Amino acid sequence: MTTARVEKATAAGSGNAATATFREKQRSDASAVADTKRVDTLVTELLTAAHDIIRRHQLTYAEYDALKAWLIQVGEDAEWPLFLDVWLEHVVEEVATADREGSKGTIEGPYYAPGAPELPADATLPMRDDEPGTPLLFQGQVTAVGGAVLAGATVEIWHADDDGLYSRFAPDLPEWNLRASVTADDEGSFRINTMQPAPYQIPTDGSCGKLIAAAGWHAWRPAHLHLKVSASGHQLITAQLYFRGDEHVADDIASAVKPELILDPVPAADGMGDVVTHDFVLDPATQGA
Ligand code: MBD
Ligand code: FE
Repeated sequence: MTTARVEKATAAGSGNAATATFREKQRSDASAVADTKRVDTLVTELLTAAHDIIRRHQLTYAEYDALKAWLIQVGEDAEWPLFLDVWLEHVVEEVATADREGSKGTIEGPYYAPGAPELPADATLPMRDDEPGTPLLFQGQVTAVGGAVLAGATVEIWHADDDGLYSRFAPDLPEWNLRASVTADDEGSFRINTMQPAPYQIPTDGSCGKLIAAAGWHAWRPAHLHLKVSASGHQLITAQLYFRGDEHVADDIASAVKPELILDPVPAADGMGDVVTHDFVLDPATQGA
């Protein structure tokens, strides 16, 4: 772990990059959310829940001002994407995918970037010549519910490096380091060579870090691979995969671990790090989608 690199990665630095990335996505696919009745219902219930908490716990003016100061700080640090994805997205994902029969997915988080280099089914992710860490061969197959092979499925993968940092969201990393869009072969299979990621720590110098410290929580997510797996006519799965034995698998700050998402890597036959297989089963596209 190169501490200097980690210290250079600031809350506001990754926050501004995550905010810009999110705005770009919104520009291209914001569907109109203009139903007045729906906004009224949701916001009224949210505020009513807050009013109840204020009464139940007899909130003081000092606490109210601390909240106001903290909310202002979240904006200044550009940490709204991080805050929302760590503490709310897991329930949104649960609701959105409740009726799926195929593989489990989980939250996307703030560090996806579209447009990564496209690689064939036998892939080595873009990485530095001296990329630190343990080599990992991540392989699997994409099929449909019912068993049909999904030839040419797309497996987008992105993950943190051995310092827990993401390219495009931390300084001094090549633009697409440890990111790619892999096209599966005729059997829907893929073999991706990468480096094992390290656990991710919420930046300690920003507003989310301050909240964690103030509440006496820990700031860690277990090490994970992020994936978006898709094929035409099928529902895209956004997933993360974790590693058994990682101490944070049992207490992820983002509540995004599911038992089906925990990998059991084994030492590779050639002695080069570890190998693990994980398959994806995609649901058919929904009517009208
Ligand atoms: C991450 O790397 C992540 O995946 C999520 C969900 C939230 C914060 C950082
Ligand atoms: Fe992540």
